[in-house]
Amino acid sequence: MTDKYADPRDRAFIADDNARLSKDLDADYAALGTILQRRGLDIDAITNTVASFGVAIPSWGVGTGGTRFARFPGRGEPRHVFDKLEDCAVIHSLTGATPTVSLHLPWDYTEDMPALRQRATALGLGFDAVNSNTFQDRPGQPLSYKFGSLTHTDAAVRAQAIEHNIDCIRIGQLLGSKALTVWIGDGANFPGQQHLGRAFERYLESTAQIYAALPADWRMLIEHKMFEPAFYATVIQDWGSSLMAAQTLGPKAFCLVDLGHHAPNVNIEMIVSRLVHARRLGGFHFNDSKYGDDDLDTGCIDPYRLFLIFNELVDAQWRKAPDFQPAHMLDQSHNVTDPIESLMTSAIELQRAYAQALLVDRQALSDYQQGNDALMAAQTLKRAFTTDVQPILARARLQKGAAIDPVGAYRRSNYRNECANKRPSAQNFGGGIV
Ligand code: PSV
Ligand code: MN
Repeated sequence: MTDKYADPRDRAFIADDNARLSKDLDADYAALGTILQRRGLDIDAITNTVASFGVAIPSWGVGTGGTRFARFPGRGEPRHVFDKLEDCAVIHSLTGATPTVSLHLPWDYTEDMPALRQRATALGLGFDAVNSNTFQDRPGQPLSYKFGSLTHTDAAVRAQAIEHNIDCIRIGQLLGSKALTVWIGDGANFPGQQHLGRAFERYLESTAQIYAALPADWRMLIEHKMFEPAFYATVIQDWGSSLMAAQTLGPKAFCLVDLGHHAPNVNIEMIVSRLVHARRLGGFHFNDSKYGDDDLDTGCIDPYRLFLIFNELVDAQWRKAPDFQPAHMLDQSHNVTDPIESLMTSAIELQRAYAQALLVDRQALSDYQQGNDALMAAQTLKRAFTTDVQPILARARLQKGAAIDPVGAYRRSNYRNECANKRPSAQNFGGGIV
């Protein structure tokens, strides 16, 4: 490998990189096609469906994350939202799987939002949900969120938090977003600190005002989280509270499932199924975890769980479940890897789980379920999960002009080196432990 820089977004560079690998891919794809044909599956149809899958990159994910203990800045980190967009474009050019970016405000605030939208369009990117932030104070903010925001006991603090969310909608409109994601850190560290019922009532009153400001074609995504930063009780701690809130607010309010926001061993695919039933599944923040809200790379710890979630999503598609249009977003923190590599790998893991779920013989599964054949029902899922779908994923990328080997091509481009030269002063911008 040389140190020479090549723009990884350049189609010619990617095509060149693919040239070395396409012969082997053709052979692998043909072999898998034969296997799937025996199962009555058309590989090209599956490849096209996988190619249509997209996931939003969290703007905060392209910077190096940290923990409560430390943050070790990476080389050539983005300095501001425009740099973040450039990195997102690299991820999309190489994977073809990340056409949108999800912004976090005020972390990503810039005076010139129209210019940001213009740059995104030029890079072939759009904007998914905007995320509001009332879980920390910003410099010069009149009132503090130390004891809560939308659920604070003081109406003036609630009003400030409501206003921020409405500002986020206005900014999102300038960018072409169609959803607002609301996650609050409000809660209590001590039994008795907060009246559990009244805090929820205040949440409903505050969010009703935000809901009233939603444009007709917008959705509000309510994100629950069991604990942290509140360790005794969190106001929107589970999908029950989030569903009650969505149902109280109205038809434009939906529940957002962040995979890391549950008690250990909770059956997340079951929650997904229930939210599909209630017509309130709004979207996901994908990541993986072992212990809590670890924000690890999607699919790196428990790929079977991810597959089971996608199995529910494909089932809902198959059954044409009403109001089923979940937003796909990543929400990860990259402490020890190059964030661009982690995000590319994670987007591909989502496509892998999707492809595997598309391989499930749904008629057979339904028959085994009906006949109470537990073993064969489980085997039907396992057979799909254990199929190596790598050639499908690579072909889907190739078809879109992306890279057969995204991480390899990225490393060969020396993009990170180039960033280290161009972005010398890495700053500790928002997006650490959260
Ligand atoms: C909170 O842990 C969360 O999952 C929310 O989505 C925040 O917006 C995000 O993390 C910030 O990193
Ligand atoms: Mn999240």
